[in-house]
This record gives sequence, structure tokens and C-alpha cells, in this order.
Amino acid sequence: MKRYALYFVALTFIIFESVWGQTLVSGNVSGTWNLARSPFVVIDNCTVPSGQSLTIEPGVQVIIGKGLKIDVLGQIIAVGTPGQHITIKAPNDTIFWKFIYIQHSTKKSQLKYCDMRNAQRAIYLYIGGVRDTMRTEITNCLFSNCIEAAIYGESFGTRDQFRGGFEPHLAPTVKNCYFSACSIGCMFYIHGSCIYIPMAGTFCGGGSASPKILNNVFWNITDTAFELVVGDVPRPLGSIPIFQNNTVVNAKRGIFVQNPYDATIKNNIFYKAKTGIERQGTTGSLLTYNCFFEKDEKNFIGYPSTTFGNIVMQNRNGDPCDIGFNIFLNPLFADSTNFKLTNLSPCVDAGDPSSERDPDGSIADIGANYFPKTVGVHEDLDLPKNISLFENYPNPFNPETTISYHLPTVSEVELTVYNTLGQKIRTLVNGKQKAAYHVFRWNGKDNAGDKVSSGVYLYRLRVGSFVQTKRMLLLR
Ligand SMILES: [Ca+2]
Repeated sequence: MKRYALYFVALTFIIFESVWGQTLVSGNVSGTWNLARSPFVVIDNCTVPSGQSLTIEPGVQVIIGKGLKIDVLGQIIAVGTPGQHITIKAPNDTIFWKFIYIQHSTKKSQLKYCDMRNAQRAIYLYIGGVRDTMRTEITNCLFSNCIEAAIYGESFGTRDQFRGGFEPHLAPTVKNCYFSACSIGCMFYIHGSCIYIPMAGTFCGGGSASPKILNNVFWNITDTAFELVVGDVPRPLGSIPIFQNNTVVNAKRGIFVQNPYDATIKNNIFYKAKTGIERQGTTGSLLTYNCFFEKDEKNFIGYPSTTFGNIVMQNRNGDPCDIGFNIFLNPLFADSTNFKLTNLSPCVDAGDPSSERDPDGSIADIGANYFPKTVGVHEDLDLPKNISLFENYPNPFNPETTISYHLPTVSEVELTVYNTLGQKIRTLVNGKQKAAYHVFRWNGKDNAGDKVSSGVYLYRLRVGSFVQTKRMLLLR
């Protein structure tokens, strides 16, 4: 009788598999999920244990039940192909699964050509309590209908009285992805904690995050496309986020950056974003070669600097721009889903000339999808041939101003501020620099860190035998 029951269970399972063609999964999972056993239905929380790996093959469907998650303590490799995407979704469009939670693991996880929809946070990256870097690659994926964030990263440093604190680092790459109908596209949160030991002092650990967000489209984002947030123990541990060549269309905010994040934000399009960029605190984030259109003027750059957003010069296409070569023109999209550019777009070849060239060999376009020119026609590298020192901006200023210059070749550079008596006040740059457009801020303080008084100051750029001096006026 007992044996009979076993046969019955086995038979039921086989029938279930063949009739419904699905595999139910829960608990510990690893190995390979292949097309023959697809779809994989997650009926309870799953875990990829530490040291183990889960591979999901092209074409596989993963259906995750309401509020459920896949914890990845080891590694997940979900790599589809352009013709056979992997689908990760809820049983229907009114239900939301939780997330794929990749945590602590320093084995590189990879998600490519995965379509993820109806999640709380589709991908949740977490590193804490270690002194290590976690790198996850998320490329060519589609995210839609994520109620909190499509990708949420968290780096949490912990206190440690013996080693002065754990300082984990999160450094994912998100490239060629498409985000739509999500509250937040990508969000990274750094924080930590401290401990006080009598006689020994306070020991703090802080996390850092340097995501590379490249060539993605963010469309219909109800909150923010890219958000960098700082929690407790905000220690600037070398977070260097890069947001480059993305297209953001219809968002409440394009980017939100908190101090001490120091982000590079270049070659992006912000189209119909209520607020293009909002900065909180004195972030050193550098905004260059972006295109803003139909922004809310008064909120454009956020607190505290209004340095950018003012038309003061022309870019290499002859279009009006600010000192960071940001333009404020209609990008002239060729279509309303992929947001490719037309040949008349002011974004064509208007990106940073020092960034990687487009596949057609031309200077980088602004936005996620470049406009391909006739293959084989390569224009000359159109960088300024001479060293150029630009007017500081704003001028007069209080308390800070921006000084910029262009170097055509790698050079030894000295940028110094003098008073009208010829006394050296502040050395801003002294060393070798690459061929590029460089921007520096002067905060009105001398080398000792003291505020200097109102008056005329001179800034001098010396590059080899090239020396040029310009005047600026500080009015406190
Ligand atoms: Ca180009």
C-alpha cells in the first residue's frame, strides 16, 4: 500500500510536468533551469546558497508568486540572447513579486536579456559587513511595472573596533537596459554605523557605491530615474557613480544626488523631466554635455549651485550651451519608444569629445541611442587645437565660481589664484592632466582654508610655455 502511494505521487508528478509543462521550485535552488522544464514557478522563497550558482538559460520563463523572492547568496547567471529573452514575472499583471536579492556575494552575478516585470524591486543588490567590492552586470534587460525601484542597491558599512570599520563597495554595471512604468529606475543607498569604545574612541564603517549606468532608456518614471541617497554615517569613501549616455523621458526627476556622492553625469538626454537634476548638499557632481528640454526652470539644478543652466557659449555644433556644454534644445527623436535621434538632432556629435567614440567612428552623441552616420566616413577629431582658458562663471561671484579650460594633449598643468599684489592665494591644480575639458571650482578660500576678502583676483593657467591670466571679482 505504501509503495502504491509512492507510485501514485511519482505518477502525479510526471503527469503534472508533462501536462502543465512547468517546474515548481522553492527552498534551496542551484544548477541549471533550462527550456525543457520551463516555466519555473516559484511557489515559496528560494535561496541560491553561498558558494553555489544558479544558471537560467535563454527562453526560460520564471513566474514568481505574490511577495516572493529569490535570495542569491552565491551567484546567478541569467543570460538570454537577443532572440530568446529570459522572462521573470508575476502570475498576472495585478500581482507583484518581491525581488531577486543578490547579497554579500563577491562572485560576479550576471543578468542579460532578461525581461522583468511586476516586481517590488526587481533587482536588490546588497553588500555589508565586509571589506570587499561586489560587481554585478545587468545588461540589455527590460524592467517594467516595478512599484518601488527596478534596481535598488545598498552598501552598508559596519563598525569594527579592531579595524576601524568595514567599508564595502558596490560597483554594478547597468547598460543598454530599458526601464518603463517604474517608480524609480536605479537607486543606490550608502550608509553605515559607529561604535564608541571608552578610552579607545569611535569606530565607524561606511559603504560606498560606484554604479556605472550607461546607455539606458528610462521612460515614464513616476519618481526618479537615477537616485543616489546617503543614510547614517555618510562617509565619502570614494563613491564615483557614472550616469552616461542615458535617455530619460517623462520623469518627475531625472537624477537626485546627495552629498557626498560625486557623480559624473554626461551625455544624457532629459526630456520632459519635471526636474532634470536635483542636488542636495554641496555635491561635486559634474554635469557636462547633457541635453535638457521642457524642464522646470526653477528646479533645474537644485540646491545649491546655479552655475549651470545658463547659456554662455556655443558648442562644437554651433548650438548655444552652458559652460559644461549642456544644451537646452529639442533632441528631435525619430520615434517615441526607443528615442533614436534624427540626423537633424542637436544631440548628434554633441557629447563629450573625450568619451568613447560612437560605433560609426564619430564623436559621441548625447543620449542612449546614437545616430549612425554612413559607415566609413570618419570625420576629423574636432577637439580645439589650442589650449583654451575660459571665463570663470559666475562673475562676479559669492562664494564660489567655476574655472574651466581645455587641453588638446596630456600636459603638466598649474592653475593658480593670485591677488592683485601678485601674491599666490590658492593652488587649484598642479600636476599632469589628460586631454579633455576640465572644470574646477574655487570656493573663495586660500591655501590655509581661510575665506579671502572681497576684491579682484586673478587666475593663471600655465601649461608648459603657455601662460594665460584672467580676472574675476569676488563680492561677499
Ligand atoms: Ca556621433
